[in-house]
Amino acid sequence: MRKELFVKNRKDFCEHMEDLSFAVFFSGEAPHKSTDQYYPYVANRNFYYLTGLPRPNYILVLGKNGTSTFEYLFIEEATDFSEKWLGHRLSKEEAANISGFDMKTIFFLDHFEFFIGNGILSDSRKNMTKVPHNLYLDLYRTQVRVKPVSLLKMDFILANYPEINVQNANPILDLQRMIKAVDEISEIDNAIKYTQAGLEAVWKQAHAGMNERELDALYEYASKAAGSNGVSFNTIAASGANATTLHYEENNCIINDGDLVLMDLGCLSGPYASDITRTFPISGQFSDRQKALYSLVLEVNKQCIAFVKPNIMMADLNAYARKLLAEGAKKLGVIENENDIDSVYYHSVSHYLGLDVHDVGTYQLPLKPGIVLTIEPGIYVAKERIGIRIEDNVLVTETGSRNLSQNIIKEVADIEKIMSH
Ligand SMILES: [Mn+2]
Repeated sequence: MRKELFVKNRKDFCEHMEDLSFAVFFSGEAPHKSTDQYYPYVANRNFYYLTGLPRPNYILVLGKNGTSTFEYLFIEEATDFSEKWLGHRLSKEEAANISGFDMKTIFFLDHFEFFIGNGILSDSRKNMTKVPHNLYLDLYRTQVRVKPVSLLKMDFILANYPEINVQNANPILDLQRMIKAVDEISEIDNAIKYTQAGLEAVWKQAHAGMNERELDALYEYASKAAGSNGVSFNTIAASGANATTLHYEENNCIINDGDLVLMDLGCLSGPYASDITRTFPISGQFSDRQKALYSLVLEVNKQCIAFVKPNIMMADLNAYARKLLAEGAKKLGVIENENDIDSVYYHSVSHYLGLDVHDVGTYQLPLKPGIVLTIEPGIYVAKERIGIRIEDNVLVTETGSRNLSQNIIKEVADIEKIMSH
């Protein structure tokens, strides 16, 4: 990723802040697992979007005073201990090169509280924002009773400066992040390529009698060997009736001859995600019934991709997919009347994709060029032990859409061919 993008992202964010405001973003830290073990560190996505630095414990400060804006970055200082036990810590120069910061505006973490008190909130003539009225924070909440991390970390300010309004930075950033820059689209493209390599390895080696987790492991190995830095979510490798559970993650059953396997999986390229689903017969040949149901889902997948264009609403896309699936399912005798479609298709057809697998952004605005979304119709017939979903990653363009995952095969003949080993 080029640093110019992060510079632009910060500038755009500052433009949308109210005047006389400052914003503080934390890069986060890895959750504790046990004794001296931690879960893998995942950078706060807004922090990454604004700096390009997936580094724990960093802090970003942005501010606005009339027409002028300012930005400061606080990074971990390398010590003998951290270098020997934890690995390399970025120098100020390295952090500046990645993020596009002026090196003079990068400090070490131990300067942060002093800086907030004396550089920003002091009422002396030295302060940078005159009297700042607003503090913007990432207020993402996982549950109604969970306090956002940034609020916890700024407790010392909120307790002592009650005159400051807290504002949620997320609505501004959500709108920014919805529209992907060229560099972001090429990262998603890379993630899709790694996913393709992983799936092709699966298709070439899959056979009846394997355990689902072998396919999961094959996928992860081959996608990492192709260049991915990891899966973007826990791989779903679901055979037979397991595929009718949408978020089946056990991946621990023997795959029976004659069963379909649904694999919903993704990869990372840097922090950007792909999210692909393919369904295939473990024996390498679809039965007539499987082929009929598969062809319906494939047709709806293609129709929905063709339906995507600027100015349509997500609700229209969902209604379109539902109607096509209902008509097809009735014809195939899966349901008696079209209103029963909810019994065999029970999710939305799309979500945004980007730094997150289910990326931020409102679904209440018309689609715009630069949005990347999934198209993932499915049908789940438990009594026939069949779950089918076909998911692609699609970019909204000026005139319509471009299927970023068009090189990952999905035609019946192509899947049967690659599996004929
Ligand atoms: Mn998806």
